[in-house]
Amino acid sequence: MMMKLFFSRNPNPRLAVAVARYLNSAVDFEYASPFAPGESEKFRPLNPNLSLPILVDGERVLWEADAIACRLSRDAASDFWRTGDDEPEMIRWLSWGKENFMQACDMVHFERGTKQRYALGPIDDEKVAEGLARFRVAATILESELRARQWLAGESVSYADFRMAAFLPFNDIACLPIGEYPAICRWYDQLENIEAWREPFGGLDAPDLPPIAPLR
Ligand SMILES: N[C@@H](CCC(=O)N[C@@H](CS)C(=O)NCC(=O)O)C(=O)O
Repeated sequence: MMMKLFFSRNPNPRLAVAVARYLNSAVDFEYASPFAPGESEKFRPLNPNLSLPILVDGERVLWEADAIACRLSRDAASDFWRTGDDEPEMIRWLSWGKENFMQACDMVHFERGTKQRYALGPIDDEKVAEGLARFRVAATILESELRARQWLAGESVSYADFRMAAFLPFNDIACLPIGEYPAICRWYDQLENIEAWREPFGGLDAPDLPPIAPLR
């Protein structure tokens, strides 16, 4: 039986769908909304966090986008998830990104995006300011690294690049000052040239995210 990838259009499930598309993984994509009324009973046994993405392979269930990317890359015998000498470097970027660049992006995106989409409260300006300050620190480090290299790990795109960029497709809403960092812009343009990254939801049945009023 085909594996099933439960997804939504939010950042982490988008990342998993992009990975599956990039690797041409043999998965059925199924839109899900585990936090919607009446859905938690179905999804809690699959993922106690109720979050997406979730990969179901018969009795085996995997959640967390990184774990799913690792699994799909292994299945595809691809080095998208590095397995050779570049692996430590890839792990370095996953680890650093989660605590620095991505976390800063997430903080701002949560206030301006997620909270507004799902009516979770007004934008907390202090949190946005903190996120932007953290973003500037992390982006400065990433910028100087990307000035010297085309991709984060080795000579070709890897999961480190997809992972680091997970929030950037949502920058129309988060409004992070990416434009001030030319090497990051150049690197992100390369990702945008990859169809699986640019259009992961093409042909999939998935409602648009709830709209957001323009930033005040
Ligand atoms: N650490 C988890 C985070 C998963 C997560 O936060 N998922 C959010 C979207 S970014 C979610 O499930 N939101 C509910 C939804 O999209 O319906 C991962 O990397 O997979």
